[in-house]
Amino acid sequence: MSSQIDHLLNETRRFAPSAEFAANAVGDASLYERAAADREGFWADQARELHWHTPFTTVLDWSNPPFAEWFADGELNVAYNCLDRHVEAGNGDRIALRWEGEPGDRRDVTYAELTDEVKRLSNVLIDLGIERGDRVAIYLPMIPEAIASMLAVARIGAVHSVVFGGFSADSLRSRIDDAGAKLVITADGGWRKGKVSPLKPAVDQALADRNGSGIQETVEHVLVVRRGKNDVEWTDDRDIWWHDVVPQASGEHEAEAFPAENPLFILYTSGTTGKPKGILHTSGGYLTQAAFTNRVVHDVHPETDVYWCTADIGWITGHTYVAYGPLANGATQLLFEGTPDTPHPGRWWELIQNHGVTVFYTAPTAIRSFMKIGRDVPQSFDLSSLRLLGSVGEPINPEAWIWYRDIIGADRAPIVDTWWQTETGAIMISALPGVTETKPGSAQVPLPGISIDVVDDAGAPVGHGNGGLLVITEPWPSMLRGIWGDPDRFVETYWQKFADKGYYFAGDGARLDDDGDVWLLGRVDDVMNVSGHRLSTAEIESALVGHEGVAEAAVVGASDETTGQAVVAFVIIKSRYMKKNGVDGLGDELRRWVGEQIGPIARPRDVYIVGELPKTRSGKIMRRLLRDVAEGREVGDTTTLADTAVMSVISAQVK
Ligand code: 6R9
Repeated sequence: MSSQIDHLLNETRRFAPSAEFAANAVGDASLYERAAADREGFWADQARELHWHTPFTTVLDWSNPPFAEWFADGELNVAYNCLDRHVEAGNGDRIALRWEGEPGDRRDVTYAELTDEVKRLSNVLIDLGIERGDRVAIYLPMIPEAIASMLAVARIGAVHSVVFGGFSADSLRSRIDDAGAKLVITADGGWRKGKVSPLKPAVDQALADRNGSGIQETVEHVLVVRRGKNDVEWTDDRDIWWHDVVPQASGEHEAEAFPAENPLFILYTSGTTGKPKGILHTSGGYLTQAAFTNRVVHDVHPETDVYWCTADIGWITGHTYVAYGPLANGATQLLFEGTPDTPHPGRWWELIQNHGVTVFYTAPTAIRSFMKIGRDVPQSFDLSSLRLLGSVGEPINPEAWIWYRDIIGADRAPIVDTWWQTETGAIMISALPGVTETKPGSAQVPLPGISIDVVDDAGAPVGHGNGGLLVITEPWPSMLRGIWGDPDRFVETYWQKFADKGYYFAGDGARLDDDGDVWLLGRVDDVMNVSGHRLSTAEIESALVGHEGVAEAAVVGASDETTGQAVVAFVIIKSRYMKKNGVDGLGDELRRWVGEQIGPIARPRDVYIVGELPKTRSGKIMRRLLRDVAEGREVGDTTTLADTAVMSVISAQVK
């Protein structure tokens, strides 16, 4: 990694915003001054941009760390802030969602229409017995109903748990169980890569007969949107078509005020163990930082911009920068179903051209795959409407950054590289596009009101020019409030390491350059980042050993030109299985198996069948050595292995 870091730190190109951009930008340098002078006062000002049914009088309560409360005596309704407020301000005719489905079907949904739909759906949810605090699982494609579902759940004070549509029935079931969801909102199917990808069957499978499983079924109903028009099975007393109940429901629904700390959603993310963590976010602080960051980092001008964040709502980026941030700001955004390359490799550029997109927020993995296809594709579309570009999900290498700026941004649009996590809820480190002189490859500076540092293992600041661990040193409004049902794991995972200092440990390595700008260096734990999605090695290993042929498995993230990291698995096959079945085609079979167990994104790029795994004397698998093999490097120091010969055997087997 050190040669990679040196390469990064030799990057000397700098890009200042144009005078015109700076003059019209929402955020200016005074934000930093204001926040530095009075951090809590600064966040209170940002919170007051929202509508509070009951104004708050306290800002931060940090009397019981790491359990924070923000604006705790204030009351608001998140959906009211994203909908009714804009209609009441006379902006009901503004388009909230410009939606385009994969087959090319389109729908424009105004703020008035979205408000109406959410009110009806809220009434349906109430009829189905959903009350404040109840959990609702959402397993939907990227259609307007997905956004409406999140907002309706929020409107009645319930808690949503969105499960990415690419996740398997098993993944869905474990998330439903962990949260104890009472209702699942899904669709028959959604369009993906030229065909309908079914969703309802996975819900049926997840909820199939649990006799003997020891698990009590919590789901009472399944609300189904008709989208794919694929055939689905029906359980009469459980399943309900959306179109049979939502349009018929009353359009009258008054948004009730809930305390700022009312739970808003749970979103599951991979950690270092096999079991995904349910990250809990609450209302007032989350919405404050979501709206603020969308306003100043994405420079959203609601009257004129067409904003587009390409993330799926199954990820935190889709929660904060598709659902909540832009709608709280009354922005017009593009929403799309499908993938970047169907029906043709220029689909995204065509969408930007056809919808006049001005602000575009996507992930480095997408940019790198476009680079691979070549500049001719984007250059055959008119991208001149773009005025600001954003990046999120993983480090963006300077080559990709420069390509993004030149080819997509016409060497004119500023790029904001935004570092944050499911846990942080909203952007934490980023340039402000009208203020900061940007550096390719660096996320640069904490936002106004955010305090971070890079420290050594003992928590001492490493200072400019050095590398270490990224920490957040002060609580922030959109911080996670816990791990659902597991307060001990919350403390242990994020707060134990620097308990004496009270720092939040992000799990990322970082380096400060001589100017004090932050360069992110990737995860320091067993979490991989594949195409900007977090996967844990343990989660995939546990799926692999669930296969009848696998005795042991070790998974590593190996660097990959397109996806950032790729999943590489080393497996030991049971000899009985081997004798009976042989190993022909077993690698593919295991790739398919993992795809089924977790979801296609977790499918290993390579599966190596080996005789042994490198272990320390205490039995810990040394993934570092396997990563050397997977990346085709000379194998590093093996002296702590129980059997030092094992690596040469593995290297030979892999070749
Ligand atoms: C928003 C999101 C979080 C992890 C995080 C880090 C990596 C995200 C990054 C970045 C470098 C950036 N990450 N943004 N690394 N530069 N701009 O992606 O959340 O899915 O929870 O992933 O992603 O490693 O710790 P999440």
